[in-house]
Amino acid sequence: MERTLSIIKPDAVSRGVMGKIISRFEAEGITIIAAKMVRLTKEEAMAFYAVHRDKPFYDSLTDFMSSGPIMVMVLEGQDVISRNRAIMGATNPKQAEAGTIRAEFGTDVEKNAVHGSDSPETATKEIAFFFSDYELVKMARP
Ligand code: IDP
Ligand code: MG
Repeated sequence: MERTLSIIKPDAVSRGVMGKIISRFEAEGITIIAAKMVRLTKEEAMAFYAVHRDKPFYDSLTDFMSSGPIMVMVLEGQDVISRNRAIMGATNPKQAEAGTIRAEFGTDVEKNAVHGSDSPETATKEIAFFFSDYELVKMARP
């Protein structure tokens, strides 16, 4: 079992397609073990995307990510990190495969509707950025 951090970005929240995006995860049999609405400050967005601090798009990206509410979720399932990346599609919605979330709901290479962790190490770090352990639902109960 793997876990990954998923974010529905401000563009998708404001367009009212959260439910449609969540439906994709449910249709794939992926389990949502935590979810909440968050409004990042510019500083928090900069910390979350610190790995991109030297990229030309860092300032614009962190402006965008702090421009409105986001929905953060922890997804759980077999190979969920790579499965989520596949369901999301390529970073640039124009290059994303038809049927992917970004192809359907993304606007441009920055406003691309969703975020997904890209490795187990990143997933652990990104989940801890938003959630403490007690917020992650334990699906199996005695
Ligand atoms: P990913 O989200 O597919 O993993 P990354 O390369 O990690 O893509 O970039 C993080 C985010 O930064 C992207 O999802 C997108 O919002 C933004 N981004 C990436 N490349 C560009 C670009 O060339 N111009 C503007 N924004 C970009
Ligand atoms: Mg990335």
